[in-house]
Amino acid sequence: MYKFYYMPGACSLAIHALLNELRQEVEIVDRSKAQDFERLESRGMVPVLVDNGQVIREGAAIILYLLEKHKNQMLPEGGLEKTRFIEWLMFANATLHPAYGRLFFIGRNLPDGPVKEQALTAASGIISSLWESVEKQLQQSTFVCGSRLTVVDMMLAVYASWGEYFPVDIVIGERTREIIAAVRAHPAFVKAVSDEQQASA
Ligand SMILES: N[C@@H](CCC(=O)N[C@@H](CS)C(=O)NCC(=O)O)C(=O)O
Repeated sequence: MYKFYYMPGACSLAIHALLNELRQEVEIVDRSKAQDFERLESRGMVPVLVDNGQVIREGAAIILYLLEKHKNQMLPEGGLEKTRFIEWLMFANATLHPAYGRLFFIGRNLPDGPVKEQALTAASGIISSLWESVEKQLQQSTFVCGSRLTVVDMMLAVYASWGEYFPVDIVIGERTREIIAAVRAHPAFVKAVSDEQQASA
């Protein structure tokens, strides 16, 4: 059985939903309640997956590990199709996630006032332009990576909820909002949210 360390509502939620989608048994552990967490992950970050004593960190690495290990229809076998999937996976993990990360950084580190407001507005403008590129992709594709819902859509749905923590205006297009709603109603995602709420209560 896998052991998976998370924080409620954090980027780890998409991987938790993926584990459910792949029908894997998983013991979930709230990072704040874990006594061994610092030993496993000195950077203090989730997600962390433990498989048979092997500790795997970094969301994109965990996702590719799981998709290569368990039969699924998300990861194309090879060629350009696989590269396109990885391209969107990395867009989510290494471009959109850090763009939201700037909001958290500003929120925690700048004193309230006009400079903070300006910084939040600048950061949210970049986030809106990234969502615009998702919306463009969805003009030609049902979900971000083709005709099926994948973990990339799940990641986007998780990040989209982070804007609510800040007094900013982030523009997310209509098609993108539709796939976010589809993810939030998807059974594997609903179960992940509910299991995390229960385990963290
Ligand atoms: N590149 C890392 C980023 C992980 C990351 O930023 N995790 C955040 C949650 S979304 C975290 O654990 N932050 C620690 C904290 O807020 O205390 C990954 O993809 O795994």
